[in-house]
Amino acid sequence: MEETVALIKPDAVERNLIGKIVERIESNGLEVAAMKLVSLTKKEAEGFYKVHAARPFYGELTEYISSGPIVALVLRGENAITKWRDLMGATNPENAEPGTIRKDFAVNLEKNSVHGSDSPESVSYELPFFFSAMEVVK
Ligand code: IDP
Ligand code: MG
Repeated sequence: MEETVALIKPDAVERNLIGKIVERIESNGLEVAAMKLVSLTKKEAEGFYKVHAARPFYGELTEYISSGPIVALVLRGENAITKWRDLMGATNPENAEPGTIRKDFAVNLEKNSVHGSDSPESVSYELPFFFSAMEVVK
């Protein structure tokens, strides 16, 4: 079984989409192993997205992700990283497949409703960023 980190971003929390997004997780063979509602400071957001520090959109992205509450989750299942990325859809909702979360709910390229780790290395950084070992159910 693999684990991945999902975020429900501020644009989705603000539009009361937490339940609809968790429903997609639960009905597609992924188990919720940890979940919490948190607000990041700008500094914390910069830490979370430090891999994008050189990108032109880093300032806006970290401003946005710290603009309101987000839900952080650990998802567990077979091929959880790929499975969750497939459920999310392409980064730009205009390119996302029908039936994906980003196609159905995202506002635009930046406010695209959800995050998912892109590799086991990213999970190794992102999971302990949000959760202690005790907070992730066995
Ligand atoms: P991902 O979330 O699909 O893995 P990344 O390339 O890792 O996409 O980008 C991280 C996040 O940064 C995206 O989900 C989106 O919110 C934001 N983002 C990506 N590209 C742009 C851009 O060109 N302009 C503004 N925001 C962007
Ligand atoms: Mg990414």
